[in-house]
Amino acid sequence: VSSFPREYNAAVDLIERNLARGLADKIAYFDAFGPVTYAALAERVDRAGDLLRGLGLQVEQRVLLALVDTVDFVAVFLGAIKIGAVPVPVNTMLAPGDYEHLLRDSRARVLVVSDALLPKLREARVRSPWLTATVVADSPAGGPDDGHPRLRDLLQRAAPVVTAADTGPDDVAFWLYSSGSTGRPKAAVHLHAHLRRTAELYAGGVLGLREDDVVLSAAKLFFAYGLGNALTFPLTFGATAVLLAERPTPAAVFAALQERACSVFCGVPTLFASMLADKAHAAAQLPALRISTSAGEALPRHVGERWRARFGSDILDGIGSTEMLHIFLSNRPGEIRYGTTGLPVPGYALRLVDDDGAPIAGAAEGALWVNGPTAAAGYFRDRERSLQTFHGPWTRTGDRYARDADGYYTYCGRADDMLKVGGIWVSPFEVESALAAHPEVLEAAVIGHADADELVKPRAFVVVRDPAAAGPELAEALQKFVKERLAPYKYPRWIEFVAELPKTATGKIQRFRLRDG
Ligand code: 3SK
Repeated sequence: VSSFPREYNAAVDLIERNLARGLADKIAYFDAFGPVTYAALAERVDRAGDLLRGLGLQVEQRVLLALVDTVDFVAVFLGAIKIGAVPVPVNTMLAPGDYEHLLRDSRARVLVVSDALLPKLREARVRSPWLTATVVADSPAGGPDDGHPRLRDLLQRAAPVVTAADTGPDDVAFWLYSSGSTGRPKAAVHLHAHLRRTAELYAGGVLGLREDDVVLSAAKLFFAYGLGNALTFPLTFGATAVLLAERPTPAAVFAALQERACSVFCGVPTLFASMLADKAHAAAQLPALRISTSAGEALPRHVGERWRARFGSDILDGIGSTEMLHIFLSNRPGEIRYGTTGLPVPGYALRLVDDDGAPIAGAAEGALWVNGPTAAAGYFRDRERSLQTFHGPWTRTGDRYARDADGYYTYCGRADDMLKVGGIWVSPFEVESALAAHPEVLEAAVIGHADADELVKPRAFVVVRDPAAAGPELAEALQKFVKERLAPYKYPRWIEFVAELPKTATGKIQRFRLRDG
């Protein structure tokens, strides 16, 4: 990987490299409002930087971005970084009360919010003692501005060129809130060097992203996964990205992949499964697609295999985290083993650790720790949880993994979700995968539940393709199905059919919410 100069600004790097490559007239983005070239993007980033500076935003001060995916997100995010301020993109699907916490915790001075989302942030905005300005961005859905200035007007009035702040690779560039499976969201603090490193190590080193690629990410820009897929990676390699402001339903994703002839698709397991099951697109083909990526949760083997058989291209399953910014363990083109998460991304070291915190060698199962150049500097104002997660250069992922003799890693579940059944560890994920292999099952979540003898046994919550099929007969058939595939003690003693599963912002099943009833 390249080394960083003493003075380095990530936004300058991501924009200037494409102008220097002669890509000024190339389309950087398609969003709901149309195409945007690299030259137009460069100007919008500068105008955004100038307007934020004009609002009084200073170096290291935060600007909260509650924005749906349009080019305005990219412009404000990079404009803020260019002037040395710290953008904090947040989940656009939260409840009003959550935004109050985020505004207070981040101490954001400026809020840039999509008009469609403003009603959800109205109360939180007035309750924040730190906020001095609110700017409202257009979204395809439209919405009120409550008399706040519109981003489009401020951009028009701002200077087309802005001077970059005097930053270096170790300066704070942005924060991302990590939802985790328990507790309040905590802000992972990321540095200017991190964006380029994720692009070099994963997008370049594993995915092999190229200038002629057209990328669609189902994960939104406010997720670390989406930020890399649709911002850092395409801008690093001079590719084109397609931004979807709406929910990534199978219909919306099929339409975008086909209309823009996307060559790279970044999805999540539930979406791949729903696209395969979508009857309205049973005959759809994706001839331009050369590769897809999957993260958020482990990709069931049968989903990867069915996708490959149907569309003739592979899905690279990987795992990353908000703390590490992007994927550090992944399958690689030509070496895919469906059902596993693959091998360490070159540039990251992985370790399996036993219950006493000692590293385990060779084929083994244990808690996964990762060491690499994109680890967050810590959680803002949360010393306790920083100490629990970051250990010198090592970061605890909270996931349990098994490593085989070839060095391939297979997901075993969250460290804190593991069950002990009859004194033996059971991975809820293993039982869930067995259930998900049944043709009637869309997805499943498994937790521990005490039986009449106060002994813990697996209990499953199952979402079925056809709700009319749910009932005692199917429950019995599913139990039999699991017993035939796994060690007998692992089968779910109780099966409950539910309409949907509780999930974190990044799509991970929140088993603790099922445990809490
Ligand atoms: O959940 C993941 O696997 C992931 C991947 C990339 C970036 C961030 C996350 C949470």
